Amino acid sequence: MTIFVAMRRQWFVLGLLMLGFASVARAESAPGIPPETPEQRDARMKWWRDARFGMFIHWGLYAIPGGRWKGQPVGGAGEWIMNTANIPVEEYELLAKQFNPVKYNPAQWVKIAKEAGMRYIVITSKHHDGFCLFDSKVTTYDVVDATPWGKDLLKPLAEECRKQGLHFCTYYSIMDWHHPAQMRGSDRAYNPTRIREGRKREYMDYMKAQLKELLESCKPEVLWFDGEWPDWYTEEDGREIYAYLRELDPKLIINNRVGKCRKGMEGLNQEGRQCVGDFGTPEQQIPASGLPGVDWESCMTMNDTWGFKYDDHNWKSTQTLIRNLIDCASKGGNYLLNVGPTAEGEIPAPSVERLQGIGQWLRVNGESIYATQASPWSKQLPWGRCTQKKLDDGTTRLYLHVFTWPEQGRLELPNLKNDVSRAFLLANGTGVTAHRDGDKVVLENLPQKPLDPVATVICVDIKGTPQVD
Ligand code: H79
Repeated sequence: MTIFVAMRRQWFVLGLLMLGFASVARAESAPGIPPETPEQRDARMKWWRDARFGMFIHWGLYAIPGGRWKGQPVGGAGEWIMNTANIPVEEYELLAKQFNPVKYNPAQWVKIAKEAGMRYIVITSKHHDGFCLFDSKVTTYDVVDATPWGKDLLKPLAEECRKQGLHFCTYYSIMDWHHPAQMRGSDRAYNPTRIREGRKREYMDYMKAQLKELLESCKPEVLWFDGEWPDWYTEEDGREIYAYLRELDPKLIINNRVGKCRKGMEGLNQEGRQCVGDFGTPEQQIPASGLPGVDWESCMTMNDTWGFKYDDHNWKSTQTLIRNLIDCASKGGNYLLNVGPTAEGEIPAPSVERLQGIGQWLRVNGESIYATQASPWSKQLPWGRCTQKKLDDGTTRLYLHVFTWPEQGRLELPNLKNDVSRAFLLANGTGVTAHRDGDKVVLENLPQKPLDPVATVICVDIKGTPQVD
């Protein structure tokens, strides 16, 4: 026995050495995950990188109480009410009998997203409460088996997305306050759950079965994991799920919350670790600067909740939302903006209004957002933001998003070495004069007033790759 243990330890040490070596040889893929060349990865990520703007949808049983329980307002996010109000499982489950979203109109939802300029939709297939919006064969706690509605909610949305040309994606929570293999973290709360003795494998298999069902029934193009923080779930578990999914669908894109590498709400991976997942997930925030070579997506609410809440009227302005989208694009990231439909199936009017406003701006200025790259300037520009795109003839087009319109009709591009071949206002094509002044390029004869007070875009074409100090 002792010899056996000693030998196993030797193998373990050898294994560790080999792992270390492998990670030097091909830093791209973690153990257990199919290798991929940078070109293959670029091809897989292309649609997502180009898309820049998506709709997050948080929908589930929590929309019924909508942030109120037994006549009392409950603080925090609406989708957390089961935890926050510490509602017993048997009591929360009863909500399913009331879930009947008769106003659900997936064609209308997709139209709202499309007209907002969103290129993909990510919807909760199962949130922390464990209730499934799809027809799962491994539980009866789903919309088909447990509600008067009795029909899959995700399949028709997936079909509508494909019909209207949007990419369909699903969210899935690893933490589950309803599954019998998990138990509440304390008397006061479910979060963070603990795993019941010896039942981890059962839950891993449950997740895999459900994820396979989802892939087969809805063909999501992104799997957006969340709720990975309970201690019983490990980076190794994440690699198992990631490898399993990529084997089922080699083109699938999976966020970094499938593993355990993210830095809290900042959402990007911890440095110096081998991390599973294809993109970082800042939540309710935008990174301070761009991160060369890193794919990321900031998810954000329009008010202060993800799931619908009757009493949350703290809406961000359309201006803030548009500038957030620009901010993300200028740092090379995507913006995933949330809506929380009502239990009846309607996207709240304040959300729709804002989405229409964003759509209006994008119809004029979308060229400056979609399929662009991060600003060549690493530090923030005083008047706004910048994105860029390589044109076919080797020209680089800089898109200057001006937030603060200059009163003297003069705008400075600091430390730009390239000469300008052409400059004009994106919205109406009006030419802008550009000349060099030492280290900087100066744009002049700009109109007195911005074309759009939220952000007016100036296109600046330069030869070759931007040289910025
Ligand atoms: O689905 C929405 C929210 O319900 C969910 N994520 C978005 C997309 C969410 N769950 N929790 N939170 C947001 C905030 C939780 C933060 C914490 Fe932690 C979890 C604090 C400690 C554990 C994450 C992990 C931040 C630090 C470690």
